[in-house]
Parts: sequence; C-alpha cells; structure tokens
Amino acid sequence: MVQNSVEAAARAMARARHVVVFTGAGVSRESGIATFRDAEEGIWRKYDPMEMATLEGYLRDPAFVWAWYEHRFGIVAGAEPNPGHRAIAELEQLFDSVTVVTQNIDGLHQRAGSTDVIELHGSMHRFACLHREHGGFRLADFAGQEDRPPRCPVCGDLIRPDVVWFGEALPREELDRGQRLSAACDAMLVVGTSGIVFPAAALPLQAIHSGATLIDVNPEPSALSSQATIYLKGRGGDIVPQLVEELRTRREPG
Ligand code: BV8
Repeated sequence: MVQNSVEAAARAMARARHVVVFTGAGVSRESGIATFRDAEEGIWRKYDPMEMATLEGYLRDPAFVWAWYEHRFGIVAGAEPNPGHRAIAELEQLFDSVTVVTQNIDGLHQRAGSTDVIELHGSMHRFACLHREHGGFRLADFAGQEDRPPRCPVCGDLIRPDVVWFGEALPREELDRGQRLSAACDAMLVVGTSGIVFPAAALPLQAIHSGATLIDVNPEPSALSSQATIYLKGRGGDIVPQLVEELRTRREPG
C-alpha cells in the first residue's frame, strides 16, 4: 500500500483538469454524524440494516423506521459542514471541472458550497410516496398531518425518505452520470468510504481502470486503499485542507 505525503498527492493531481471527488460517511464524521461500519459507534452496530434500510423493513414497522429517520433528520439539521467539506468545495477554483459523487444523504456538500453534487443514494431532505409515483416533497409539506409516517398528499400512500435502500436500484441518471465522469476524470479524490457498498463502490474502480490518479483519504485503510495511487492516512477534515493548500501553490486559480 503506497502510503505517502500530501505533497506527493498534490504533485500527482497537479496536471489534472477534470476531477471527481467520491465520498462516504467518513467525510461527515467530523460534523458529528456517525458512520455505518465504524467498530465502536457505527450505525449498523446498533441497528440491523435489513430492518432499517430496506423496503421490507419499512413495511414491517413504518412508524419505528420513520422515527429512526426523524432521529437522523435531527442530527443532520444540527450539523455543520466541516473543513473537509469546505476544502472539497474550494477545489472548484483550481480545476476545469470538479464533481462530487457522494453516497451520503445529508446534503452537507451542497451546504459547504459544492455546486455539482451527484447523490447516488438519494437525500434525507426529500420525500416520496412508497413506490415513488409522487416525490420531491419536503418535511414541512407534512406539518399539518398527525400520522407518522405521513401520507402522500396525492395518492394517500405511505411517505418514505427519498433515499436508496438495500436491494433497491440507484437513481438511473445519477448512476449513469457518476459512471461516465468516473471513467473520464483525470483524478479522483476518495474521502471517507469503506468502499464495500455496490454499485457505488465500483466507481473508484472504474476511475482506476480508466487510468485516473486515485487519492484515498481515510484514517483506516479501506477496501480501496490498496488500489489507490496514493493512500493518505488521516481524517478528511485534516488532510483535504492541506491538499488544497499544496495544490494552490502548484496551480493558477482555474
Ligand atoms: C442494489 C442510504 C440491486 C440509506 C445506503 C455486489 C457485491 C456485494 C453486494 C452487493 C452487490 N450488489 C448489490 C449488493 C447488495 C448491496 C451491497 O452493496 N451490500 C454491501 C453491504 C455488501 N447493495 C445494494 O443493495 C444497492 N442496491 O444493489 O440493488 C438492484 C439493481 C437493479 C434493480 C433493482 C435492484 C443499494 C445500496 C445503497 C444502500 N443505501 N444508504 C441510509 O443511509 O439510510 S448504503 C450506506 O452505506 C450509506 O449510503 C453509505 O454511504 C454506504 C457506504 O458506506 P460508507 O459511506 O463507506 O460508510 P462506512 O461506515 O462503511 O465507512 C466509513 C469510512 O469512513 C470508514 O472506512 C472509516 O474508516 C472512514 N472514516 C471515519 N472517520 C473519518 C473517515 N474518513 C475520513 N475522515 C474521517 N474523519
């Protein structure tokens, strides 16, 4: 595994024009949002993903799963983007194009100022009815309803968060664009993912396969780190701002 320095990573990215930033739950850890598979405090240590993040699990006990998502809404509503999110947004000043492809549903990249974000697993800020006939609802749209989960104002069906649950297909347009950009990018910066949830985890492999420079940032080596051009051991909020500073010294503002 090629553990290296931020300088080496900046040197490897310096000539890139089109950059993809691929992120997972780890990039939001320093904003107080738990990751899924962390040894101690990972969400899936406390909850069964097949109960909390599948359509079958939701239908078995909608009120229980909805309450869990309301709990997560509260945590995300109280969270702020961290220096990692902000540094990723600053990359847009240094390259011809920067697209964030995220597995996160928290919306913190957009709040940090990233202008081109692909949400592969949806967003907890959007809601739809069970089979997504009607969507694009906001939580405020259900303020007048007692029921929890609320009901679709159009068809009366159960409402669900507009996120991708296990066993469900990813949104077609987002996945296609994510795959296209991963195959075409000159460099991919990966921050905070274990790299084991598919088909999302195939995008970094696509970038490597297409000859892109891949920089992986993670305090613990992941399934991807051994295949990275450069693995940077550390937290996103520490490493990515340093990387942006290094890149600034090497590139004229885009
Ligand atoms: C599908 C939304 C079929 C909900 C999520 C092939 C092989 C094996 C399995 C499969 C396969 N194909 C499909 C599967 C099944 C499954 C899958 O991949 N299972 C895995 C677990 C083996 N995939 C699916 O079910 C997908 N759907 O395949 O459908 C289909 C196809 C067509 C038509 C119909 C059906 C759907 C998957 C999406 C599920 N939804 N979330 C919600 O959040 O409530 S997945 C969930 O895991 C999150 O979205 C998350 O993003 C994703 C990945 O996790 P990570 O983000 O990587 O988080 P993790 O905790 O694992 O890692 C955090 C990392 O951060 C760690 O490495 C840690 O060291 C690091 N870190 C910690 N602190 C920091 C840090 N890094 C930087 N800085 C720090 N400070």
